[in-house]
Amino acid sequence: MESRAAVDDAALGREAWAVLDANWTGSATVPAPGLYPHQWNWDSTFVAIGLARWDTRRAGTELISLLAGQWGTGMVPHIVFHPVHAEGYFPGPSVWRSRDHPASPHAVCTSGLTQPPLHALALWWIWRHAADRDTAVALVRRLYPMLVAQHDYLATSRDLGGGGLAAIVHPWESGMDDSPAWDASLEALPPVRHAYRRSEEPADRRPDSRHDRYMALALGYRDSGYDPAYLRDEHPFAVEDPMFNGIWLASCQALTELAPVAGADAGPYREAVERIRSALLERLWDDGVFRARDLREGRLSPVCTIGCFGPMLDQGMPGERVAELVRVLESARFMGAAGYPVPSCEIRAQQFDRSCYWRGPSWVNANWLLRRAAAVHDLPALARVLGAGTLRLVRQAGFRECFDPFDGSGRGSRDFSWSAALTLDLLA
Ligand code: 9WN
Repeated sequence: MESRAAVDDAALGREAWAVLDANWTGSATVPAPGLYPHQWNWDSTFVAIGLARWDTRRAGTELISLLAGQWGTGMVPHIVFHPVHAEGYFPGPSVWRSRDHPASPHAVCTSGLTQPPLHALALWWIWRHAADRDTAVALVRRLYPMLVAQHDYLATSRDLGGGGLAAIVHPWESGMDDSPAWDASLEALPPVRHAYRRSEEPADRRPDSRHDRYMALALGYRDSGYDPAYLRDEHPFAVEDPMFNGIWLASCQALTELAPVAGADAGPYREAVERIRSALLERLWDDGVFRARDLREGRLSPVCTIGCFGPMLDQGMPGERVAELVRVLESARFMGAAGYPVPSCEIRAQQFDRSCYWRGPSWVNANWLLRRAAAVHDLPALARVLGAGTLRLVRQAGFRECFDPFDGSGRGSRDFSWSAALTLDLLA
């Protein structure tokens, strides 16, 4: 495998800062040079989390610049385009045409989709760990209303199943694009007529029609005028993802603690926490894990992926459910048979592919989320294994986008921002 001379903590920290500085545009951090030249939604929340203990102001700026892309509907877009390199990524602004929509912001171009709502948890993390308390409190007061709008949007326009969960309407919204959790839903789509291609496909992305289907979904939604009624009644992809909803629940818990700081009532978020937890247990729990529910086909995903553990982020998840999840996580299906934490897909699954993005490799952000889940459930040994294993990955292979779960070699982009930022948090 690719390996570097042993790097001590101080040197690793300096390398992480160098990556973050190189990827900094002046107001935001792009995920990686080259392939991702814009601001991505959940990437920025992870960057803010990583910066939280070290630079309150810059962590805040990261969230502020992302929320500058928020639509009047409350939706926080999955990409906020950099004005200079606007078409340096496909699909760019000319595909999304955000400016044609009356609710989009005027100052920036954005995509029309969202990503996991980690923002309130990231704001809570900044507030909880800030060295600069005054800046953190001012930030909470400034951003709180925007997060209320975001959560209202999810609870109204995205409860497509009517059961209290938010549905994703595109695999890109999960942040785990090519996860096998969406395979059956994508295969069930009507035949695709558009034949868009990325200008530069990374060599290890699968050469099949998945990207055409991604484009057809995005264009169908765009052509409806980003209409919530179209999403509810016609859009062919609607999935209740356990990771997206587990993150949403954790963000609602964060809002209950941030509400008093912002002078707001925490009551609605206490209720939201209960509602989402019940819905997760009733709608997605099956055979020892949480599974993605395809609302159009009316079935749960047969494949067990890293997303199945998302609801462990809930501090109030019943203990016996947490114990069952941990059993699966530590078994040979995931951590037990891998050299490094945590494969993004169950190893024994037919779809498992150790070299292909969300179909097998280990990701720093997923490890960080599971480590957080272990911490909230008072599982220090698991938290330690996740933290140490993640640091071993970046120490050996650098701040790569993802890693081979067996030998730890790096995959995808180099100098990847969330891998660097979350390393700073893990080193603290
Ligand atoms: C589409 C930016 C994003 C991450 C996702 C990751 C990948 C984009 C892509 O890169 O998705 O949004 O081009 O495949 O899967 O998690 O936010 O880093």
